[in-house]
Amino acid sequence: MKDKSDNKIRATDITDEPVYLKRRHFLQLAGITTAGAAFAAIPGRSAADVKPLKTISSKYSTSQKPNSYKDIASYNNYYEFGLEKDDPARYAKSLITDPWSVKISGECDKPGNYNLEDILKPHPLEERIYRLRCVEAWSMVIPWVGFPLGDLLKRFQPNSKAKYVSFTTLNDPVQMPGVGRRVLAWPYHEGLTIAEAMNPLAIIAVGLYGKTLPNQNGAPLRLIVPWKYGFKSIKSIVEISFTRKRPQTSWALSAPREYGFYANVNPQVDHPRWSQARERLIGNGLFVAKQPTLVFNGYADQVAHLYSGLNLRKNF
Ligand SMILES: Nc1nc2c(c(=O)[nH]1)N[C@H]1C(S)=C(S)[C@@H](COP(=O)(O)O)O[C@H]1N2
Ligand SMILES: [Mo]
Repeated sequence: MKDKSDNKIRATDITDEPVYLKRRHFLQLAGITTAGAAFAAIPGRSAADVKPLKTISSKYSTSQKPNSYKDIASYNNYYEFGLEKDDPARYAKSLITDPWSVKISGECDKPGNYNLEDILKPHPLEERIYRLRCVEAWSMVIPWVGFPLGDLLKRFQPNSKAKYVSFTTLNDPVQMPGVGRRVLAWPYHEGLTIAEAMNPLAIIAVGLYGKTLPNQNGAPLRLIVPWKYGFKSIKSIVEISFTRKRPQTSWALSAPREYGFYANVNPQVDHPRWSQARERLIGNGLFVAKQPTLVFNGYADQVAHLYSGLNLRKNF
């Protein structure tokens, strides 16, 4: 029984992907990427709530085959909309993403409230295909649309006291049914050192598969830090603050033994309740073998220097 339904899911996935990949290859040859047309071929979803985005390809993309749009937009962690993987796709429709503004605060010369258009305007959008490695030992390959976080932060002119950057998600019980339950320290907040934030791998994502983000994936803008566990990649950001001290983070506050500030992907440091040595790639059925997890999710060459001299076992 299980075997059969698994095969069904795979069959629909593989009809979607080649269309997208072929199209992308063609557009890359033409020097542009915009996956808009391919999106129309994805059944069961109206394009009304997401808009096409013009993107350029990026040298930072992995060559791994992306998961289907269906996997990416229906298997989510977004606790403000419930704890089950299918809750965000079901309930995040109530999130109002237009108008949207982001408050910039703390140790910088250009603090203020910026509307989304002003935040995004100067930044060319890239397609960055990254593998997102969740702390729950599964992963997904996602063609994000975004731009380097550091390029955004520099515009606000952080001063020499800015050692960390903190990020906060919207916290509205009317739009977000999940925040009524005290499962996490709301609002969801996360942080990075300033050096991590300036690393060219860290991006602000505003879309995926060539379209604006579905709400469940963190619309209208979210963080992606590909060498860290997925929980660092905070969704639907309303505030970015430059701080002197290391910011508190929601997961480390709720379970300090299980979730640290750094959260670098590390197969050698287990979660207290499970191994981090391997991961299951979503979308291939439950019977496909797990694959080995790579230190820093495969980006050791680009980011290991950020942690030289740091005990990664203690600073998990
Ligand atoms: N605000 C907020 N951001 C969040 C979460 C959340 O619950 N709330 N979950 C995190 C976790 S645990 C993961 S694995 C990723 C999942 O991102 P995705 O649903 O786009 O794949 O989002 C992260 N960002
Ligand atoms: Mo996660």
